[in-house]
Amino acid sequence: MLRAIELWRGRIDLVSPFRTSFGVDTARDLLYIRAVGDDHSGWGECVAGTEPNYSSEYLENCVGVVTRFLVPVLRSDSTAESFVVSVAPIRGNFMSKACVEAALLDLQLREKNLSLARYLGATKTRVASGVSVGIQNSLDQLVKVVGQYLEQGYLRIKLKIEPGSDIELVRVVRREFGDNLMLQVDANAAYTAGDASHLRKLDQFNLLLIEQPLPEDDLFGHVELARAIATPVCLDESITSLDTARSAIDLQACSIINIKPGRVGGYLEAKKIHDLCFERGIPVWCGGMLETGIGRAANLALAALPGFTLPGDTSASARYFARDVTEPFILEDGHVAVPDTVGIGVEPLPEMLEKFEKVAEFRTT
Ligand code: NPQ
Ligand code: MG
Repeated sequence: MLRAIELWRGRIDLVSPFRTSFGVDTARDLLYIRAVGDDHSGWGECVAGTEPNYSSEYLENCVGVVTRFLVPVLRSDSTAESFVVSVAPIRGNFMSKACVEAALLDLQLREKNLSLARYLGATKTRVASGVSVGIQNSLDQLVKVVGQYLEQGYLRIKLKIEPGSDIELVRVVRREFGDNLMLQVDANAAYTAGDASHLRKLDQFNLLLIEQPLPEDDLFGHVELARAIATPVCLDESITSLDTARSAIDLQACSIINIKPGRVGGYLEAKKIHDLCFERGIPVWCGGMLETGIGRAANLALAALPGFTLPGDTSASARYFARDVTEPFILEDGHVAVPDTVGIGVEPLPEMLEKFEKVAEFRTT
């Protein structure tokens, strides 16, 4: 039974600034949802950033959406499944819905003594992990940083790119680390339809994929671009639901999909997208949103499903944080272990929770 919902806020420094085509972050603002039952509680992490630059959602707004529109649908007999049905009429706000759903899932799975990985249908006990490398100040710095991640064992490198900082980065990293390195790029929607002939210059580097080259709502632009270049197009920001995934696949706007539970409204929708892609032979991989251990744990359970055939941005905690909010996730032999205990398998460490603030509490009826 669900007795209460709590909202927790915090902030945690990143080990180094993370620069993408949409901005620089030096810290992660946090919103956690805690679903409180009689004997257990569950945690969900909101993936929204401080500003609406990755997508239109942002953290402070999620606090308002959760409080005004999502908490009011909850009853003491609510489940993650019933919650998803109840909030279907509410448009968008995927990241707000996802963190509430995640907390409910964690609670109900703990009550049933079942792990999220088992519940979702995981077939792996560890997940092959890549790392997302932010835009650096120089090519020398880029080579140094990539070298460090490869030394740590990461199995795949993703370079963040933007106009003016793209072909040369890939050329240098390929030259330095060789043709066998699994290498891909992510533009975070920074290009336009007219950039096709420029992006075609990436074809010579045998990349695994180019992620989200064009704006989120430009599915047809991606169709045209995918026809014009040899590098496989992967969508991230554009895929906000099972329906957009199906449309993108049918239109051939992409041949690979990055699944992020936060971006699609939760783990249940993410599993549906996985199942569709599995059936259609579309490879998927699990993205990352600089999650602390709470979100990271749940993502690992999802990434353990059989259709996740490409290494994800499921990096170790140390990639982002000197001290994670949970026991840290570590990289072993290029892989991160999938939690196999109840629920998401982790909880915030008491000493970390002390630094955070419970900003609201609502009781259910
Ligand atoms: C991506 N993540 O795949 C995102 C982008 C991203 C690991 O590259 C705060 C909140 C900062 C969300 C920085 C990775 C963020 C963020 C980058 C998302 O496109
Ligand atoms: Mg991306």
